[in-house]
Amino acid sequence: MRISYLRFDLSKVTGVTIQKAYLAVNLWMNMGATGSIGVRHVPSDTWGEYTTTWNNAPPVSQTVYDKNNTVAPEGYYFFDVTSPVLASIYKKTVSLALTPEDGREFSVNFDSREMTSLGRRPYLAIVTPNKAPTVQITYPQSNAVVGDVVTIRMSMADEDNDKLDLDLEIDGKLVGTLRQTTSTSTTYNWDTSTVPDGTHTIKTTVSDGKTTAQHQISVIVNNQNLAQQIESLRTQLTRTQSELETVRTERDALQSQVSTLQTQKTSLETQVRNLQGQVTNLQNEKTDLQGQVTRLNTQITNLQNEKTDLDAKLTAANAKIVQKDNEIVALEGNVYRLTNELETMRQDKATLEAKVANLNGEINGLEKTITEKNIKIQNLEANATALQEQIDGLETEKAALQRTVLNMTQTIAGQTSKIDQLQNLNSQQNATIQDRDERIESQAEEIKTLTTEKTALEDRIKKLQWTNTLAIAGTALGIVGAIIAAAAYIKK
Ligand SMILES: [Ca+2]
Repeated sequence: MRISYLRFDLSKVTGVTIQKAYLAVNLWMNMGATGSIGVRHVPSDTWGEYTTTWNNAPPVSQTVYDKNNTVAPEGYYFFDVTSPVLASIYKKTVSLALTPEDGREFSVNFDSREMTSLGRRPYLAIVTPNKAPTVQITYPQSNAVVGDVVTIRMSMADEDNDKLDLDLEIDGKLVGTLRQTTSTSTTYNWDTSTVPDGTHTIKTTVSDGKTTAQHQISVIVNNQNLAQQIESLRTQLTRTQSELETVRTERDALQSQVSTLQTQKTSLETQVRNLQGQVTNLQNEKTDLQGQVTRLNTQITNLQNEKTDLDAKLTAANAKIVQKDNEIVALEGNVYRLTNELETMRQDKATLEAKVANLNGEINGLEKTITEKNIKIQNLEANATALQEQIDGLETEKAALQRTVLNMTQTIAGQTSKIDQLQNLNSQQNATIQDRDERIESQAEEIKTLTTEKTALEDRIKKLQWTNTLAIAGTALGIVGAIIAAAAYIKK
């Protein structure tokens, strides 16, 4: 035994009254089997399209809502599933099951939603109640007076878009029909001269095949006084045309006046525009002139400021000129003074040169004196050396005599007179030695004095030579300074 599960989305089934619901499935292969197939409700909607097996299949309702006996023909089979659909509409989903219902094994095949051809897939047909069509005679209006040929206009509609059949009757007699139309309006030309004057009825009826609707009106046909009415209307028309002509003439006159006034208005507007243009130009000129005045004022202020600056600079320059004049006078004074100084220095230099010549003469004299003194010193030193040699000889003799005296004193005790003589001699010789010592001392003092004098003279010579050099150098420096000062003045 096999069970087929089907599930349908009901979310778009809203705002309608469900009159009936049918499950439609397409039988595409039947190998000659016969058997009863029923449809049951599946309360669960959570079963998987590809995962449901015999073991996890959701339970189905006990109730069999509809049955079909499958025989031979292939094609759609319909099952009434109104009850399960109404019971499930709140869930926006319904699940159904196709089940074998006569206890026998048999095999048939239905197309699933994977079938490529739309016309073979299963579907759920929702049947809603029919909505009645509507119809209305829109012209003429009820109780209107009509004549000649009247065009009767009708409009019709059906909310379900059903095709409509329409009948038109005049005084109960069918005069026009329209079959299976989808138009929403139609007309009929009624020649009222074919009927007597008076009240007549017009009635139109539409049907969508299930429900009918109709609209009926009465109209009054009046064709008898038509000729008279036309004549009267013609008279009125002539009168009206005459009035119209008068009115046209008046209108033309007024239009002419209006035209003249408009021309004047245009002319005045042009004048006004020109004047406004002139005013604008004058205002612009005024603005320009004000701008120029402002700029000129600014320039005047700037020039005054510049003048003030220049006056200040002029004053400063004059002060500088005075200062420079003073400096020039001072420099001229300096030049004069330096020139004088230079002259004085030249004279000083000549004087110093004369002095130097004199000093050179003096130095030459002193050098000569020094040479003479040196010769004298050499002589005195030679004398001193000779005297020293004599002293040394006498000292040697004295020592020899003293040794002899000692020898004689030891050997000859009695020769006192000889000793006395010898003592006298000794005393005399001592006096001579003392005299000579004093002379040597005196000569040494003299040498010392001469040496001191010589040193003093040499110092003086050096000093004189140095003074002479300084004087020459000082004079040269003075001249150079004066020349530099003069050059600096010339540069200025
Ligand atoms: Ca309808």
